Amino acid sequence: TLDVATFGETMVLFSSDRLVPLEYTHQFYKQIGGAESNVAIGLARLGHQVGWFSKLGNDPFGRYIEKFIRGEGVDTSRCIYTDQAPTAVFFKEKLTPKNINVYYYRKGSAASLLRADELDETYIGSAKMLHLSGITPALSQSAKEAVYKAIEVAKAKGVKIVFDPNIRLKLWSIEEAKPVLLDLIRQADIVLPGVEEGQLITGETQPEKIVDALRAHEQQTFVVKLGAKGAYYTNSQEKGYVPGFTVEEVVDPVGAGDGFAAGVMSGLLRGWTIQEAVRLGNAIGAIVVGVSGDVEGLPYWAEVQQKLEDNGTRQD
Ligand code: KDG
Repeated sequence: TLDVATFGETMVLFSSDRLVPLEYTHQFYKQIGGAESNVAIGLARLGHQVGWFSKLGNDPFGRYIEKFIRGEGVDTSRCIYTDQAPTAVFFKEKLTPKNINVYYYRKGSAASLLRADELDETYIGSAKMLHLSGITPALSQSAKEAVYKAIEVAKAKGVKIVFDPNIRLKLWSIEEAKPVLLDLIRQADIVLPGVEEGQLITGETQPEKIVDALRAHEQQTFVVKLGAKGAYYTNSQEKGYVPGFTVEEVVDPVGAGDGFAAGVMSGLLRGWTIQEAVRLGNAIGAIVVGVSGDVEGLPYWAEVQQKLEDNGTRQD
């Protein structure tokens, strides 16, 4: 049995550590990036049993991605390979640590060919949580159907659905995204939007108002990410703000939201209160932004425990 099952597109990431426009970059580092596998790796480093899968191209990049993620201790046994399309890649252009652009080469990719009938229902049903992101329904109609199918399976088996809207406006317009994301948010048990995403979907700017506009029923938990300021949380019993940890130097903020998600999920899996779980998420987000790469900075349990102890209360 798994603590968490997740699926979505992971791509080979080519990045440069020189702060120049991409057209002047001569050398690239080969890494990987994908919101769902970032979360999966984050959870595995914290000691959880986690499964991630995707449809990968039957090519060197597909094999590289699976081996990398498997090497992090994530179960990749449900990955599917196809000859119909290649594994996607993307490039990261870093002009300053706060000014980062991504360029996708993913249209028609292997992952976009994922279909609902390819999901292993028993596998998803065996997890405590199913993690989904709003990137997958943006990939293709069949990938969107796979997301809906996974939700149906999770609901039937009592698996908690964790949803991160992850709005990527390079993949779809806000007009296309909005109805789909609203619908997925309504079906989720735990929703983890960024405050800017909440604003894009609801037009509200205050975390409380964003949640009011999104909430479908009392049993839902919402955690709104506020970047350096931390996060706002609310469930049926409690609500509040948890301040962020001090960050000495932001090197690369990409992936911080996924680290945060891994932390919140880990806390909840450990039976912590929502406030403690959010604090764990904040701690991980603060660590991740200090390291270059989408997954490289995700901490191991001992490291994050140290951070929690240095700054206050929780010990476990
Ligand atoms: O959250 C970080 C992700 O956005 C990144 O790793 C790549 O999944 C990715 C995407 O679609 O942008």
